[in-house]
Amino acid sequence: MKRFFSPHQTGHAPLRELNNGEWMDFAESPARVSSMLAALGQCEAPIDHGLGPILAVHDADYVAFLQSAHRDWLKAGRSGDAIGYAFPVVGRRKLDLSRIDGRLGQYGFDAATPIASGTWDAAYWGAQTALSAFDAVAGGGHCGFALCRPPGHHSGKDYFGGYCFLNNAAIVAQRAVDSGLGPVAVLDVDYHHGNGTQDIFYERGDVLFASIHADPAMDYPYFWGHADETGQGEGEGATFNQPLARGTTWAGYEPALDKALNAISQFGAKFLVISYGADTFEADPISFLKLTTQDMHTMGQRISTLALPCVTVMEGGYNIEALGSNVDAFLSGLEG
Ligand code: SP5
Ligand code: ZN
Repeated sequence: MKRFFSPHQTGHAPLRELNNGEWMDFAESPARVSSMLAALGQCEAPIDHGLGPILAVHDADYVAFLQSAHRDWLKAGRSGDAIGYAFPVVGRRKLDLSRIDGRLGQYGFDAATPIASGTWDAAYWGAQTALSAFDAVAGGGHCGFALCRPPGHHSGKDYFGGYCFLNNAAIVAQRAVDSGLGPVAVLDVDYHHGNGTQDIFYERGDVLFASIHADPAMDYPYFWGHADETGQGEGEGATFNQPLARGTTWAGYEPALDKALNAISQFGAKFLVISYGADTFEADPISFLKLTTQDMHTMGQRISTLALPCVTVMEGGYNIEALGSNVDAFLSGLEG
């Protein structure tokens, strides 16, 4: 399986995030990359596809915001990482705000996703990494892996949050549709619900979004991922959420995975995008599911029975010591 990564992606290095009312070290740290590279070995550098495929998913004003947010923060006389503090509760109007704090609230949905000087560059190259993994599969490979960092699945067409800025999985899924390889299924197995991906495809019938995640009644991102969210309009029935209780082990995870895989077959998917997060691991520092490294391998094997061309994009996973082995276990299972 071809693997892609660009060193630009480690330039995103915020210092801290707001968690449970206190500052903590930023969990989505560049050290995650070292752990993964040590386990995976050599990755290929991505090819630059430009902004086109990013703008096929994200709004231009949002992308412009990301490009200038940290500079605007410094211009406002601040130092360090840009973080918003005011978020609209009611429908967000497309206001043309000039104040950086207003813009951070307009385009963000949490105070745990700081924007640092290297953020845009890292997110841009993360998306290019995903697109290059797609090329490898579209060109005849069976599977490709994109070591995306920052991750992407919490990011919507015009918003960031949950450590995510550009939705790498959605960018690949859209690229696959545009290349005539659909219908496409996105299988999201990160610990957290992939609200951004769900939102992007919620009203579309050509992309199935199936997710297994911690019950949002108890866990981030709270406002999405409930079992009664099933899609709308042409997308009715093309969103499939399976929330799991805290403490769930493989015994509870496996039947949910089987249901998701069945849904993907029923949908008639011809191309698979996997949002893989290793934060379902039993010793993840911010999460509460109980999968082992061996379970990651079994999960990969199960998914491989779909026998679909697939791109895996990296999402979360915060136990840095075990991260590389977990990703490696998953990918080796997927390879069969
Ligand atoms: C891609 C991804 O995995 N994003 C996750 C973003 C989660 N951000 C907020 C998490 C808050 C966790 N609080 C748990 C405290 C445990 N001591
Ligand atoms: Zn996660």
